[in-house]
Amino acid sequence: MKTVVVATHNAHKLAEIEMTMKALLGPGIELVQVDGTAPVEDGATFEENALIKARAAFRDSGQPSLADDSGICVDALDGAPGVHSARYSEDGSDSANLALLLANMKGATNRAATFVCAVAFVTKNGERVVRAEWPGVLRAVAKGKNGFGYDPIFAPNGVTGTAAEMSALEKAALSHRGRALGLIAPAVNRYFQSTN
Ligand code: ITT
Repeated sequence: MKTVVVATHNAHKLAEIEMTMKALLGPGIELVQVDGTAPVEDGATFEENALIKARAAFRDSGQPSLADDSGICVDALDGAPGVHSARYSEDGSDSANLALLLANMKGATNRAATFVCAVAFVTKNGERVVRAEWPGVLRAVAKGKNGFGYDPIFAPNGVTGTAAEMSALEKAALSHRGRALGLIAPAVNRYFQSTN
């Protein structure tokens, strides 16, 4: 069995990872969601947190493990919420996080923001971590029903509309996560070729 454990508890992320990786991974490589509790994400960077999650899944499962740590970095807020994007508001729901970001950006003229995604892949042969970014601007009003998190207020550069108005395939082709997965996929394929 060629199995990769995906160390996320976020169902939206998992769906995006499954869709993108299906097209990139060699035949017979299966993705399974991590079992058990999530480790404490106390790294200072996206890369450190992705490694924390992938290492914990590898330690617990003994299987090659992949994790995504991501978030939105807003220029006018000195890079916040950044690595704290998932728990920006008190209740930590997507809608409360988005509402707080809109409130904190009220009246801001510099609306530049960047989605960042680090993906870590940990196996018995070693560790690899990659990163990709998706620049854009924050809208003042949410629009669109697709995606998750901050997508309804994020208008990617060079695209008409918000990330939540894009189809899953369109988003995957351009997004921080889609491109980070594109960078890690060859390492996953190489791992299974080398262990055959
Ligand atoms: P896991 O750690 O279990 O993977 P999480 O949601 O806690 O799930 P992160 O710590 O990486 O994951 O936080 C990511 C947050 O950043 C996520 O909850 C969203 O608020 C935001 N985010 C990341 N990628 C996004 C995307 O593609 N669209 C919208 N928001 C995104």
